[in-house]
Amino acid sequence: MSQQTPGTTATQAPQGDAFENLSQENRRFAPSAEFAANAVVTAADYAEADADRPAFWAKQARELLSWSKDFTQALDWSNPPFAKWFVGGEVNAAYNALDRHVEAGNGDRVAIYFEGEPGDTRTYTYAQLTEEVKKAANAFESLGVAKGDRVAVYLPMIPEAVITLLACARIGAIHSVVFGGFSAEALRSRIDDAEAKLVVTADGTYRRGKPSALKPAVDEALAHDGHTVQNVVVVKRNGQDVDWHEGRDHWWADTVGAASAEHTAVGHDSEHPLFILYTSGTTGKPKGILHTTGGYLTQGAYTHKAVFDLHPETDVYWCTADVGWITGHSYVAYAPLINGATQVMYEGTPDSPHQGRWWEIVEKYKVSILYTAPTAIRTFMKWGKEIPAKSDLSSIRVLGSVGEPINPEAWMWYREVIGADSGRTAIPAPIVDTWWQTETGAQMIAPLPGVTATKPGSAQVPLPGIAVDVVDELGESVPNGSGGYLVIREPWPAMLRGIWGDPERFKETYWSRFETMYFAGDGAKKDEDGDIWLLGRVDDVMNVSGHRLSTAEIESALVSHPAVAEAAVVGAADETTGQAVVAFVILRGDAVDTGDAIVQELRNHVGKEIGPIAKPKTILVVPELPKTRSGKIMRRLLKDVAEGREVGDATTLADNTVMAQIAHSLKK
Ligand code: 6R9
Repeated sequence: MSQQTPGTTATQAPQGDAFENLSQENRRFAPSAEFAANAVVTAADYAEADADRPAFWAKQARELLSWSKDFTQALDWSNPPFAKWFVGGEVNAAYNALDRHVEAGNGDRVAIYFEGEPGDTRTYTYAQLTEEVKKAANAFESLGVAKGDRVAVYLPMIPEAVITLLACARIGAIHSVVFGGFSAEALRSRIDDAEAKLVVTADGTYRRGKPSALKPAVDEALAHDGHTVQNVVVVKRNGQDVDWHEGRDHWWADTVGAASAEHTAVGHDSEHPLFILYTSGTTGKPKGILHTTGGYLTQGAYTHKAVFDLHPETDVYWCTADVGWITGHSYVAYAPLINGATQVMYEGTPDSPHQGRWWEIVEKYKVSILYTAPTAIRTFMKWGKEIPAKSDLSSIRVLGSVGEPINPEAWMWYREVIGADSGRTAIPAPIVDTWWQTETGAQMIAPLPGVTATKPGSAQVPLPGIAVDVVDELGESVPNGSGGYLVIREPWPAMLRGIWGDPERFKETYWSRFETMYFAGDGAKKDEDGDIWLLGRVDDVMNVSGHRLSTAEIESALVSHPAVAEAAVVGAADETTGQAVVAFVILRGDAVDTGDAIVQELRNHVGKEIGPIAKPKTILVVPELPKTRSGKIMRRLLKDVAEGREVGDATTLADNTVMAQIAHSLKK
C-alpha cells in the first residue's frame, strides 16, 4: 500500500482550468419581487451576524429551540479548537422535534409522508410520530440502553430510521448510523470503534424492485467474540427470511410495538454528544465525526429555514439523501422536524419502477422544496427532459443542491426543466447550492433564495454567522479573482466537536494546516464579486455521486487481497457521478494476471471490504506505480492516465521510465 502518514498528506494546488471555464459564467438570476417580499429571512441577518456573531447565534438558539434550561454563555472558545456552544443550557432534541409541536396544537400536521419503493405508503402526523418515538425510547431503555451509550443504526430509508435517531436523542444515547450500502466488514469496524451496545436494523429493503438484505450483514459483523453488542432490534420491512439469535434479536414490532407510549423527555446538556457519523478522510481508517446537541440543532434549524425559505404551514419538503449520510441526519431527521415541516421520505431508487418515479412523487405530494445532489440531476439530464415533463411540477418553489460542485449546465437544466414550472411565480424556482461537510454539521455557504442573485455553479456566500475565506499556501486571504484553500475562520455552532476517541487526530486533521483556521480539504476561488466557487477536494478524498470515499481506504482494501502487491487509487472525472474510482494495481509475483477475471474479483473484494459504492469503476493492472524519491505515489500522473490526458510533468519521479511502462502495459 502507498505510504500514508496521517496528517502529512500533501495538498495539491487546486487546478486552474476548472475556474477558467467558470469565470466566464456571468449569468445572474435575482429573486422575483414576490419571492423576496415573502422570504422568511432577509439581508438584515448578515448585518446582525456581522455585528456580533455569538449573539446572533444565541438569538437563533432561543428562537428556534425550546430550552429546558437557558444557557449562560453563547460560545466558549477558551480552548481552541474545542468549542462549547450555549454553555450551561439544557435541551432535548426529540422534544424539540416532536412534543412541542403537539403541545402547540400542531399534532395533526403531517410530519412524514413515507413512500416505499414497492408503492406502499404511510403517513405520520406529528402526534403519531411523537408516540412512536416515545415507544422506541422506552423499548431501547428496556434493553439496557442508557444516556451516553452508543447505538448502531443500519436501516434503509424508512420511518423507523428517523424514529430510531430521535428515540436515541430523547434518552441521550449516541447514535452511529452506518449507511445500508456499507458491507458487514465496514459495519463491524464502526460498531467496534464506537463500542455500540444496541444495533437497530431491518430484515432488508427493496432495490429496483428486488428484496435486498441487511440483517445478514449484522449477523456477520457480530460473528466474532468480544464485541460489545447486547441486543439487535430488527424492523420487518421486506419479509425475507432471516437467521435468528434467540435472546439477542428482537423484532421491532414486539419490542417497540409493545412499549408504553408515555415517556417524559428531560433536557440534556447543550454539549451532550448527539451522534457519531463515520466519514472517509485522507487515511485508511474512517473517522467517527462527533456532533453535540445545542449548536448542531440551532444551525441546522436556522439554515433549513433560511436557505429553503421554509414556510412550515404550507411547504412540503423533500430531501432525497439517505439517512446514512450527514445530509440525511441534518436535513431529514433533525432540522425539518425541529422546524415543524412536512416532509417526504422515499425508500428506493429514482428509476424504480421507471425513470419518472421522483417526479410522480413531487406531483403526488405537491413537493415545494426539493433538495438533492448534482449526480442525480446529471442522471436525469441523461434520461431526458421528457420524463419530468410527464408530471405536474408546479408545486416546486425552491431547489437545493448538495454533495459536490454543480456544473453550470446541470444547474441550468435543474432550473429550466425542474424549476420552471413553478406555480407561485412566473420566475423559475431559485436554486440554492449548499456547501458543507459531515464535519461542519450544517450548511455553511449558500445563497439566500429571497436575497441573493444566484449564479449557475456557485455556492456564493457564507451564511449569516459563518466566517469563510479562501487563503493561499501561507494562510493569507486571496484577493477577488484568485483561488486557494477554503477555510473557516471562526467557530460555528454545528462544528464537529472531535473525532470519536481521538482528540489529537481532530487537531491534526483539521487545525494543523493553518493553525488558527479550520481547513476543510476543498479548493475554492473567489470571483470578481468575492463570490465563492468550490473546486473540489485538494486532498486524497474522492467524491463519487456525492459520496465521500478515501483513496487510502480503497487502496487498503485492494492490498488486503492476496493477489495484490500494491495499489493506487484516483478519482477520475466522470460525466454523471462527478468522479469515478480508478485503481491501478500491481499483482504479486506469484499471482497470475487472469485479465477480466482478476479485475472482477478485485472489484467484488472491495465491495465486500467497504461496500458496493466503493467498487472501482476501472481497475488497471500495471507493472509499476509512479513514485517520488520519497516513495509517495504521484496520483496526479495516474489521474492523467485515468482521464485519458497526456501525462503531465513527471520530472520528480524516482524512475522516469515508469509512465512509459504503464502506457505500454495498458496498450496490450
Ligand atoms: C454535505 C456533504 C463533504 C464534501 C466537501 C466538498 C463536497 C459538498 C458541496 C461540495 C461543492 C457543494 N461538497 N457540498 N462541493 N459544492 N455544494 O456532502 O458532506 O459527505 O462530508 O462531503 O463534499 O468536497 O468537502 P460530506
